[in-house]
Amino acid sequence: MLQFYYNLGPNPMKVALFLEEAGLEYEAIPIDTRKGEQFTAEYLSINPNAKAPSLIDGETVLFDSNAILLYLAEKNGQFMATDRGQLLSWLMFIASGIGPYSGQSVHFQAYAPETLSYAINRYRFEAQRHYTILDDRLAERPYMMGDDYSIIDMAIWGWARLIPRVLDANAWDDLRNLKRLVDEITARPAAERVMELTEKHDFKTEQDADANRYMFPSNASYTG
Ligand SMILES: N[C@@H](CCC(=O)N[C@@H](CS)C(=O)NCC(=O)O)C(=O)O
Repeated sequence: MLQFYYNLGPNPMKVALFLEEAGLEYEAIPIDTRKGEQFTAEYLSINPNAKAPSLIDGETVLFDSNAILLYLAEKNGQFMATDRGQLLSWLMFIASGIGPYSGQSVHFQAYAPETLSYAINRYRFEAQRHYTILDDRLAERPYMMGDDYSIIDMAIWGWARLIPRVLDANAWDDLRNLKRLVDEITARPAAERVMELTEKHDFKTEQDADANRYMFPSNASYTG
């Protein structure tokens, strides 16, 4: 059986979406990053980047959400696209653009120890720009790869569900096509089952000093 290491962040959630869509059997193993569980020697041997998600499939060990999506789609022959060039391009665009810029945008708005307007403006602007590229493409086709739902749509869903937090409360007004896709995916039975994962384990919710130390170790050397 697949072993799926996860927390409730956007990157694990998009992998959970694939697992549920494909009806694969898996063991969901919580990695509570606010408690520092990502730094055990055992977990680091699976994911040297000390983040979630990771996946073990027999002898195959995977980390990084988009790599896992591609691996699972290829292995199971599901949710792929015929245009491999476009599939890879959008997957890398999401991995290098949507994910990091969204993450930094939330970080500087919600977690930074001081308000840094320049950083907030830069990351929010770039995140908005990346989402607008997706929105423009979705104005012309139902799904990112055309007529069929694929791993690219799943990869987008991870972060795009959180757009009001990444950008601002009214952000959907300018991203109508993307909202249509996110709402459609969220209403799918597989996505509803993903949400059940949020009840399955008691993850720590307090962002206290220990959680900050585990999740933002760079702050330890920050003198302001
Ligand atoms: N590039 C990685 C990023 C993984 C990542 O940042 N995961 C977040 C959850 S969405 C995490 O584990 N955060 C905990 C931490 O930063 O300590 C991927 O796509 O899997």
